[in-house]
Parts: sequence; C-alpha cells; structure tokens
Amino acid sequence: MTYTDQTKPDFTFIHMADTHLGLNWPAIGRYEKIQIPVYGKAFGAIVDAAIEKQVDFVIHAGDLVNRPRPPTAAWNRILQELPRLRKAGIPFVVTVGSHDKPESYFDRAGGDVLQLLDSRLDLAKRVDTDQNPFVNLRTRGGKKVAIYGLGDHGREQEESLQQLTKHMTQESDFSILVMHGSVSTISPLIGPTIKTEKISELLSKRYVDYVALGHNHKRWEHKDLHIYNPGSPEFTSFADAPTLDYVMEGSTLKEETRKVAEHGYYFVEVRGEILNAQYHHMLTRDVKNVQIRFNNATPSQVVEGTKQAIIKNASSSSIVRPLLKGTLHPSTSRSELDIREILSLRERMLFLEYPMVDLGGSQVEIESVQGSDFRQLINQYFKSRLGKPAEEITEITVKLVQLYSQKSKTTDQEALSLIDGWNTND
Ligand SMILES: [Mn+2]
Repeated sequence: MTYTDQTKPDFTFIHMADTHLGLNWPAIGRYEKIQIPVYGKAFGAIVDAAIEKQVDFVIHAGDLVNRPRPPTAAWNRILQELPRLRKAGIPFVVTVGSHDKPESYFDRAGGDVLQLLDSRLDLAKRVDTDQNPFVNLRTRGGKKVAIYGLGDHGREQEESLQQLTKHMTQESDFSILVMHGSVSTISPLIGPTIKTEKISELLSKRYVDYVALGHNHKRWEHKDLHIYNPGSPEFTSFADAPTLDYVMEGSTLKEETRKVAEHGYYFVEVRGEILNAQYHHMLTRDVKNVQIRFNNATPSQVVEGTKQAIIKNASSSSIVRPLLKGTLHPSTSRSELDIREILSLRERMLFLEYPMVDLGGSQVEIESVQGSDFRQLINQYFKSRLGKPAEEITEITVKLVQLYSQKSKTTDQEALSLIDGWNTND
C-alpha cells in the first residue's frame, strides 16, 4: 500500500470480532476432519494483515474464544499469533464476549482468558466496565486514542453503557467504543442491545468517533453513523451462512433468490476528520443453506428436488444444510420421506446437515399440542446443568423428539445418522 502526502492517514487500525477460537463446527464425526484449525487460520490471516499494513492497533469486539475454557489448540493459536502482534508493536485491545465469559463459580474464581492475556501474559488489553473500562493509546504519529470497552452485560447493557460514559472525555484525538452486542437498528437483532439514539448521541458529542461492534456474526454497518459490525471471520453455524432459495415447480427446480452473508474485518484509516472504513472479505469455507419450497409435492418429488438442489451446490469441500419448506400432497405423509436417500449425498461433500423439514406442519403440531414451547423447556434444563453446550444438546434432542413423533420404518436409521453428525463436539 502506498500513500501520497495528501492521502497518508494519521493512523490506521483493524477491527475484528467473533473469532471463536477452539470451535469445532460442524462436528463431522471423523477425527481427521476436525474443524478447529479453520478458526485459527482466519485469526492468523487477520494478524498477518495487521502486520503487513503496520496498523497502529487492533481491536477485537469479543468472542475471541468459543468457550471460557478453550481447548489446547485454541491456546496454541493465541500464543502463536498475539506475540507476533506484540513484536510488531501493535497493541491488541479486546472486550469480553458472551463466549469469553466464565459461567460457573469455579471458572470465575480463576478469571477469564482475556484477563490472563492482559495481566499475566501482557499480550492484550482487556477493556470492560467490570475492571479496566478503557485504555489510552498513543499512535506512532503521536495521536491520542481512547478505547472504551463494553462487553456482554445482557439485560444490563444500557446501564453498563451509562457507567462507561462517566469515563468518557473529549480530550483524545480519537475515541472508540468497542462493544459486544447489538444496536437497535441492526438486522438481525440479537443479544444485548443499546438504542441507536444513545450511540448517536455519543457520536454527535464526539465522545466516540467509531463504534466497533461484535456478536452478530454477519457484516452490518449503519448507513449514516460510524457504527460497524464486521461479522465473524469464519462461519460458526448455518445461521451465519448464505441461503440459496429454490422453488420446485412440477419436476423443475428454479432458483429464486440468494441471501449473501459477508464475513471479514474492517481496515480503518483516519486522517483528520475523515474516517475511511474498508471492509475486507475473508476466504471462508464453502458453507450454505439450500432452501427448497414445494407445493403439494409427493415424498419422492421432495427427495428428488432436494437432491437436485444439493448436487447443484456441492463440491467435495462443501458444508450444506437442506431446508425443506412448503406442503406435501394431502394423500401422503412426512413419514414417507426417505431422508436417508437425501443423506446418501453425504459422501460427496465435507458435511451434509440433517435436513430441516417444515412440510405442512409436523414441527408446528407437536409444539402446539404440548401447549408450550418444549424447546425452551429442554434448553432451560440443560443450561442449568451444562452451560453453553446446552444449545447443541437442545437442538439434537428437539430433532430426535420430532423424528420419533412421526415414527416410521426408517426412523432408527435416521436418528443414528443424525447423532453421528454431531458426535465429536466437545
Ligand atoms: Mn460470537
């Protein structure tokens, strides 16, 4: 990168989030297909960029690790990458994400990973309202930058921001609010949320010049205000992935829409009053949802259409989730669907998720008959016993209940392959 005197920024930085080091998704069930390294590689690639561009600092908006007790592979990666930044003289400032936070009493007693990185290893500056709410940095060109941290505080998010604003001054040349959570205009809205007006006020009063979000895994930015969310550098679930939308008309498959999902980081240049946030896309794995809508289709048409749509989109490195929507022909039933036939495509790709079937209501029925959302109940119970892994266990339990509520000759087989697809998640 070459700048002229007119374009040379006062300083630059990188904003990333949601690296989820240590995650193994999807759990493929064969040990040589473990997915942990892709998250480490994505993190390493951003560190490479930071060093190559000689940015003044790097900010991470939370969820550095996937679990508060990360596996050794994640530690290995952290202790490989962060010293490279330190050696290059690039401070790494991070706030506390929902996944970095210890949940149990025993974990809390030892502090969190980010605390170890900060006070024990001097590899990061941890900013959050609970300890060090902000850090002041000096850029190479002598500019004074303040970075305020607001981790994940759940329902107390607004209150915590209120606390944080007490520390804010207009004395720095540039100020950043790094926050793990959403603002009210983000889409889709997830997790702890601050009203956009509150942020807008901080921006207009120049208490803050750049708002660095994390938590939502898809890229998003405010159209007028300097509020940016880079998304996760790699896919962490099918919810982060693009969706290809097909409709089956008779025996013809028609593509309707493509919903993209961007993944990467921001490279930000600041020069005087001018802020230029450039989005850099990452090379990710090939992950997608393939959604097919059927109208009064027979079970064999559904299987055929689904297979066609999957084959169109899958190579040996693809990770695919089929979503089957619409209605079955009234004289047929969900139990006649030969899901195994769809799953036989598994060999052709890296991972084929067990299809989500929403064809004329089996899933809806069971929930309304119970009179309550059984997913919620199961999740609550598992959470109280297990913490974070509860979500995955809930998912598989709900799928099994749904599967057995429509028992057929092939149900046991289907259940086995469903379990098989999940069985190596730690
Ligand atoms: Mn996250």
